[in-house]
Amino acid sequence: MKLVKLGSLFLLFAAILAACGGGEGLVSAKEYVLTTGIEDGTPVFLGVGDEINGAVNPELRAEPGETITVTLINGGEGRHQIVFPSLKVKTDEVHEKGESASVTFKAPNEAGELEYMDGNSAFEALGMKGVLVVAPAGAPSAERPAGLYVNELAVQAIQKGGCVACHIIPGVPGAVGVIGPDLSEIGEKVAARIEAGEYTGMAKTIEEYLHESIQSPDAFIAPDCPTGPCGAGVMPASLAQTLSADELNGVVNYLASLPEGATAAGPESGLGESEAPAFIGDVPSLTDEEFSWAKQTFFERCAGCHGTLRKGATGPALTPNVTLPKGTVGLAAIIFNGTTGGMPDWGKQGVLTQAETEVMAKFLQNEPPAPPEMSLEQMKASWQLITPVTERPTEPQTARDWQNYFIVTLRDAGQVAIIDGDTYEIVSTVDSGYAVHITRMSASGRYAYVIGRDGRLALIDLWMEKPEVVARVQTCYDARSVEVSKYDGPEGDFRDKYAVTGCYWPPHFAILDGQTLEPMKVVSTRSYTFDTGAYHPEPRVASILASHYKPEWVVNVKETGQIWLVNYTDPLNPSIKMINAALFLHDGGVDSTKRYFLVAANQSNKVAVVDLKTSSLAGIADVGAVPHPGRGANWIDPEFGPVWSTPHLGEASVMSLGTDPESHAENAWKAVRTTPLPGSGSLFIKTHPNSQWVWVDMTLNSDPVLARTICVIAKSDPSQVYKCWEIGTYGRAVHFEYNRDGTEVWVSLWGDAAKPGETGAIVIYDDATLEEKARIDNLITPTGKFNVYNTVSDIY
Ligand code: DHE
Repeated sequence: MKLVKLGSLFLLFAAILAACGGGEGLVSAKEYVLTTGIEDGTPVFLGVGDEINGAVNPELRAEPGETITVTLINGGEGRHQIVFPSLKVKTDEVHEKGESASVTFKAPNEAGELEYMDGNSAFEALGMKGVLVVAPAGAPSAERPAGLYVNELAVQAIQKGGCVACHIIPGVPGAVGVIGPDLSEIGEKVAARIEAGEYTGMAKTIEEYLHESIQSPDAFIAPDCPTGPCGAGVMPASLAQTLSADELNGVVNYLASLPEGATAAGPESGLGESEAPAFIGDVPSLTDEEFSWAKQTFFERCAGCHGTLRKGATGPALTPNVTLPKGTVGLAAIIFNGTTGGMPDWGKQGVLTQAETEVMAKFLQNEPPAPPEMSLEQMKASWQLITPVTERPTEPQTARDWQNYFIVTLRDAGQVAIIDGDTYEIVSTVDSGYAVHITRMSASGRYAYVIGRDGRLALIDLWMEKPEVVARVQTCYDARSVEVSKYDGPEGDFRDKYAVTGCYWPPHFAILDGQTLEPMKVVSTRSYTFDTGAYHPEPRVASILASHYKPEWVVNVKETGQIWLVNYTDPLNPSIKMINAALFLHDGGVDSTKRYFLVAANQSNKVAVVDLKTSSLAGIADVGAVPHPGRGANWIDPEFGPVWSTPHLGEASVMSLGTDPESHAENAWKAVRTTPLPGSGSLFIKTHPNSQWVWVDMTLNSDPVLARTICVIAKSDPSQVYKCWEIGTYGRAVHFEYNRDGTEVWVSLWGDAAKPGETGAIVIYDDATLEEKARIDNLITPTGKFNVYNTVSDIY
């Protein structure tokens, strides 16, 4: 193939000369030039020029009685000759590289198919052979109509190249990507761009422009990607290697013909979305080492959004039926560059190399490996009671205000730091699970429960002078949530009595003794989706919240869209009320009265509300793209009364929902206000009843400046943000927490554990003035921070 690309001009010229000298006194109406080459290790004839350029053993065509010339050029290895046995015509043998020979002959008067082959039977046996189709002009070829074949080839090449992953291309199944420019009208746009003089590359025509943008994507950067100007280095420059010259030409011609060409490739030709099967390439293979690296990396980086079985949740499904049509190149480009929908740019962040994104892309096209289950017995085997209850302090041993401690996740250190909220001193740093996710406190505040992504739970006693882990257990391999029993009322005093962990894999929740972490009960969440009743093998447990009204946990089952109210008065025989809500339940918190629980159904763009007093669904609100509230923010809107707010991953806004069905019934459980933000990618929002501000981040914005920028919205004028600023010169700003009395806000600067000086910090602001008060530097990737008092009291 390389030979054709590099030498095609020279060869074509030589061939034409040869053809002009061709024999038998016939005048050719048509000329075909073929060379010899190797394709996938096999010797083949390759077309040179015109419609057969780059085609393997190309189909030649002639009208009945038409005179044609066929020229063969020796491409390098061996002696070759083209023979048409049924016509008894052949070229001379070509012995040396570059040597050519032609034969001119008349096609038979009857339509039909005639074989041609290499005169050397060994090469013929290896596959050097093709067909001359003799048919009237415009007649369909032996296999399919010529026009259809051209479009089909182009569509398949577009899919093979993985273009569908990043572009919208009419007529191409699955081409709905929004990373690169929309190519629906690319032909017209290019013409206008060249005409307007805004294009600065080398091309003179639409076709040349498209060739250039495929082969040298950064020669000219298109101005109009879906989320703003396109960036350099995003489009992979490797398509010219992935596609044959024939396919490349097909893609260019197809794109140049848009938008009209798409219709031609659409319903009439059988290539519409519904009819045409997506191109499915071979499943790429990986070495054992690559496979186990990809499996582990997927679990650590990707399973949270796409699911351990890759059935999709916050992120789309990544099963082979979805990934194979995107191909290695397309998938690797997404993994490297991220998407505006919230997919992190693992390559640009320096987490994965180009080669690693390709290994991951190959892994994703294979069937997901089945992860192991975990029984109660296995949980019990992992349980460590380090300090029995009787050996723990009976009153606080510290003079510090332990209720103003902040438990700070040091994500990549697998630790949490316990920081004194008054003095900013690190009181203790304790080992916890891998990539610690959240911390919750027991109802008294004395115990901190720290859950890692690996399902390892650590129990820390905050009454100790230097807080330490007093018990550990692993209840699953992949977890995100932990909660405690908080109810104290007529049905009993359950404070500090039980804990519950919510698992992504295996999909279950586990009830534990709250003082020792001894596993008591495991309950599977495998079930049926609330809407269609389809069985789901991996309905993951997202957030869990302890009701203040009843001895109940609100367990959000993500993929089935059910909110389970789990009564823990008899934890070995828990009763569960299943409330139908919305698919993809994720994170949420209570309103200011604590009667209502609001949870984001992130991929459904909804927030579901449960009345914890009546144990029923109170409402479902439509919000923006991919809401992500953390636990949300409760405040009084000057126009709409009490509201609870969520920012979004997928759009640049904060939306506030009315939460007062008594006095503002018309606003209850509706999005009543939208406050625009400078960017999307928000993860968290926070306020305090004493504060005049609502704080919001844009952590996952692909613009590094916005990713480290935070904004405040003034409660007195929430129509716009009051102020935005960068909290550091590196990393991402993430998650807020107030101190106990609501006078300070702590924000994490989430850095890179491998970059000394840029590993991360906590930045502390005076909430009244918004001035920076202090900075706790050199923390390893701080993310979530949980003030003991505020966490116990659900203040946010
Ligand atoms: Fe979280 C809360 C799941 C990525 C930091 N995160 C939660 C909760 C869930 C969840 C279900 C609610 C727990 C509760 O209230 O009981 N998080 C997930 C994911 O599935 C996701 C999207 C992908 C993943 O692979 O885990 C994810 N989360 C992240 C991060 O990348 C963050 C920023 C850093 C990290 O730890 O990896 C992160 N998540 C947090 C934090 C909270 C949280 C700080 C608690 C917020 C609060 O104020 O309560």
